[in-house]
This record gives sequence, C-alpha cells and structure tokens, in this order.
Amino acid sequence: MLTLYCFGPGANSLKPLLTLYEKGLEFTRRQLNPAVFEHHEPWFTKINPNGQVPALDHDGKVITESTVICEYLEDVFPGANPMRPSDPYLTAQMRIWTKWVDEYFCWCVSTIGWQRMVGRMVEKYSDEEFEEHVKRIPIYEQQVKWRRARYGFPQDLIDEEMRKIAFSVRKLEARLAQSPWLAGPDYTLADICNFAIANGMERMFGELVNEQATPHLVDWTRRINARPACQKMFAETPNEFARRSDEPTSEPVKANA
Ligand SMILES: N[C@@H](CCC(=O)N[C@@H](CS)C(=O)NCC(=O)O)C(=O)O
Repeated sequence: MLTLYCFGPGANSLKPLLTLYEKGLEFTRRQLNPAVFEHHEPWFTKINPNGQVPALDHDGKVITESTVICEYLEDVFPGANPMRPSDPYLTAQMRIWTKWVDEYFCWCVSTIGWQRMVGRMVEKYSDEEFEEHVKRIPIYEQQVKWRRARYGFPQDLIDEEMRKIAFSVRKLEARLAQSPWLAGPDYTLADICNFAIANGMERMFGELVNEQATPHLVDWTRRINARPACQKMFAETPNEFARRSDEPTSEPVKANA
C-alpha cells in the first residue's frame, strides 16, 4: 500500500504526485495543512523527522526527499510506464537535471514564493503564537525561513535569488530549444521534477517567462500540462486548504483508483 503525505499539487509535493499519476499507481493521498503547521505536529514528525512533505509510506517503510521518492517508485514499479530512460547515459543526463533542480533551481524560486505568499498565510497568529509554532520546527534553516516570511527577507538575498531565477530561466530555455525534453528524446523524471518548480512561473515571473522571451519553456510547460496524467492529477488533487486555512487536517483520499 502506498500513502503519500503532501501539500497541494505544487513544488516538491508535485514531483511524486505526478510520478504516481504518470505511472498509474493507486495510492492514498493525505494532504497536510501548512497554514496550521500540521507538518510540524508530533504525529507527522514521527513519519518525517524533518517535518517536511512529501513523504511516502510504502507498506510501513517511509521514504522522504521528493526526487528520491520518484526514483524509488521507478525502482519498485519499473514496469508501470517508465519515467527513467533505459540507456545509462540518458539516465545520467536525467539525474544531472534532477540534481540541478534540487540543489539550485528550487531554492531561488522557493525563496521568492515564501516572500510573496507564506507570510500572508500566518498573519492570523499573534507574534507569540507564531513563535510557539516556529520553535517546534525541526530544521533550523526552516525556522529562519518562516521568520523571514513573516517579518521580511533581506533585500540582498531577494536580489540574488532573482538573479538566479533569471539564470535558471535562460538555462531551461536554451536546453529546450535544442531538445524536446530535458534529458533527451523522452519525457522523464527530469521533466517532472523541473516542471514541479517551473509550472507556475509564467504567472509568478511573467516578465521573465512568456511566449516571446521563452517560447520553448512555455511550450514544454503546456505539453506537460496537456498530458492525460497531469490533467487527471490536477483534477483529482485540489489544494484542499486554499480556502479553508484554519482546518487542521484532511481525511486520506484514495487517488488514481
Ligand atoms: N529536500 C526536500 C525538501 C522538502 C520541502 O522543502 N518541503 C516543503 C514543501 S515544498 C515543506 O515541507 N515546507 C514546509 C516547512 O519546511 O515548514 C524534498 O525535496 O523533499
């Protein structure tokens, strides 16, 4: 049995969600509510001591780290619509792109996302209530990020992250001008993991990502959005807490059945 603990269909949660849908695997989705710090509650830190999503429970074994979860699904279910090339050279190319998204691309986009959105999510708390929550966060760097989301990020950090985003957009556009998919001729985990971060960029960074400036990047995003698995995933995976931000948890939902 597979249970995925996640947020809504974006960022790191989107990587295993889309992989599960592409591979047609049945799983139970358990969506946590970030606005009430549900992922830092003791029941969840028993599952992932880092207090972060996504986490996958496979018959009682827990796997964390979004890209590792995707690779695990390939290892355990290789016959179900493979998302990893059979050629070792192309697999290496795929891993260069998944490593890049995990070590570089996701961080700069994440900082700006936190600056623009996460602070608003916790406005309802007093400073004291907020600090009580933040003190429970297992990773020190995440405590810093939550405090900055509420009280402000240093401007030099924002400027540097925006520079990295512009660089990342140019890098993706250059690659996709040469190749239909990031790792070569086939759609792979390289595309899924980068799409998880890039999908909202036309809306969020419209001055950098648009049909004129980055036609290949925009086309790649649309091709992925048009895939049946991606459409099914978005249709069946509402962001359950987008409007009901005070509710503590959602019931597990059978997905991809
Ligand atoms: N390296 C981890 C990062 C996980 C991560 O950053 N998860 C975010 C959601 S996209 C999270 O749980 N953030 C809430 C927090 O840290 O408080 C992975 O790839 O799974």
